[in-house]
Amino acid sequence: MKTPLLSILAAASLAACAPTAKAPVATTPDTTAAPATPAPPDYRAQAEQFLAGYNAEYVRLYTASAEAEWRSNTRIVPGDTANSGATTRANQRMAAFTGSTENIQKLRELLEHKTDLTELQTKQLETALYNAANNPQTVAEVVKRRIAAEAAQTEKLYGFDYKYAGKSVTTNDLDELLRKETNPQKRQAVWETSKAIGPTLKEGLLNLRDLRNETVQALGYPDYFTYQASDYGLSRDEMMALVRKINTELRPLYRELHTYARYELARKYKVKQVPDYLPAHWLPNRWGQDWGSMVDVKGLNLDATLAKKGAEWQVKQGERFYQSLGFPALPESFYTKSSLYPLPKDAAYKKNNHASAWHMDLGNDLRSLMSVEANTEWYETSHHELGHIFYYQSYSNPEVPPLLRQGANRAYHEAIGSMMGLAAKQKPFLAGLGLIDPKTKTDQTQELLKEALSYVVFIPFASGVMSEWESSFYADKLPADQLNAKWWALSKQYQGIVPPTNRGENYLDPATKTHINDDPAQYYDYALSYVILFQLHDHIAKNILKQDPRATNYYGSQEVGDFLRDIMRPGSSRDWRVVLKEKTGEDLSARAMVDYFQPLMTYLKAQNKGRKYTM
Ligand code: X8Z
Ligand code: ZN
Repeated sequence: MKTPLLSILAAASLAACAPTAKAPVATTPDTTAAPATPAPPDYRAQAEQFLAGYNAEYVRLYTASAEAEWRSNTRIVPGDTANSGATTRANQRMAAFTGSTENIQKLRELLEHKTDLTELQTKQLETALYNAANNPQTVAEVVKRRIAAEAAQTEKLYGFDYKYAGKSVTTNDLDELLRKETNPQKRQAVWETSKAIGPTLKEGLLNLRDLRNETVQALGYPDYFTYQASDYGLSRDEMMALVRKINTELRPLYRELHTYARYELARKYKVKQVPDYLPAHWLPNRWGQDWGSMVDVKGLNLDATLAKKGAEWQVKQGERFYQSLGFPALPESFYTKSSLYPLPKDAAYKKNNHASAWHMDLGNDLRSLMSVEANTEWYETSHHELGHIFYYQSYSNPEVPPLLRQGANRAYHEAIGSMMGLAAKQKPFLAGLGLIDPKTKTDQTQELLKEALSYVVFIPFASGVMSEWESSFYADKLPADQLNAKWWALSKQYQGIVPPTNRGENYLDPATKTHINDDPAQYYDYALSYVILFQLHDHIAKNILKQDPRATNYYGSQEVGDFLRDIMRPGSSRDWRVVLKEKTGEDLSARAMVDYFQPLMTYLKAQNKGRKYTM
């Protein structure tokens, strides 16, 4: 997710210094000729005028909404209605404009004359119409209720007080315990703590499902999942076919990793009988979406290095990496206005505990909301968020009208920073920075294994569990008494993970994933982003740097920067498929990701010889 705002406003991001679109030269009819038939309507000029006004108002309302949301996400006081009231009002003004019946009518009318319009105009009009469907004023009451319900859900989600062993703990604390605790009973208690929030979100989520479906139905989308998929130009079936294909392509490798992890973790926790399915509380992540911390690569202990450097260094280092590729320095306001670190322990308020990046004014006010601590996970996340920030910066240029200041598609936006995070952990990069001694011998297979436990393990979660659950929740109207059962059935099927004890419908484990609440029906973005990131990385390594994709050092390469900026600069003004084909020579495919991890198959098969496979 880029910003929580996007799910409310629609997927878009604009900038204040926005020009009023590229002025296509409208050919003026020759009026000196005899006054015969009246000149036909000049749709291009009409669109130009309409879009100039629309973009300006869009930026104004977007900025107001972003400011209100920022406050609501960085200063959460349960029961304090001032912030949620202000946010609700700002979002309603945005909805009233973007979803106005008059605007919708005008957009449709102009889109009937596509042949007369420039491509850039058509793209803007289509984006505006897509945004309108998220809050059509023909169902103003529904939109209003939805906006208020979203504000309330955010407050519940991030205002929740997690209690472990009698004390309040943060999600950072829980994550750290899940990475480090070796006692299985304590691990189970930690894991259960992390799921305690679920039931408090149930009523709100069910209500939001109906409201989200009803809003987009007013403009003809059958359900909210379909609406979100259409942003890629895909139907629900096409999107599900795509993510299932990705999952299938990575399944043989996942099966090896799953088998490997069952045996390794049983040994670690001294459990004699190796379970057929992985108990959820054995894994170093609340949802089993990333098992990277299971492996320590000798000589490459990044955690130890980062602990010495501190949290602030990680963000600054991330910026230096981007700058080394020719990206401009971040504006001073990024550091003064962002909320990058955990709140002090005695703070009287809470903040959103999940990382995000904000394009406040669709111009130069760029902020990130994180709770960075000095460890590998936050090092990676800092690079990820900076990817959004530099993407925002790249397309905030006069060539890109505010309406099109978004990624080539949502997955591209997620891919850039994740790719930089991957690159920033590879050995030659770390050695180049002086973070490790280049002469240190490290085990390449262990490095690859650690990466697979992060990147490959993520796929069945993102493309399987999350996407299948949300597709079923929104489009199939999954009954309220089957929500948790469905979640665990999917976890077993796709991830081979089972809960430590029976989790009935009194729990709501999917809702513990923040995206389920505030970035709805879009999680496949991340699965697709991993696929894209390996495609981009493969191209960069092989064709630009002439390096092994598994051992790269991008640092200082202007050419890599130029390659990325070519993708980022146009925002969504270019078709995402065309961009991918042009830049990598390939269509969207897991080929590069599968190739990257291919050498690991032999190792894992040898390790797993004689072991029981259960998936
Ligand atoms: O949510 C995120 C980003 C949001 S900008 C931090 N990610 C997914 C997650 O945490 O579940 C990044 C990868 C997966
Ligand atoms: Zn992101």
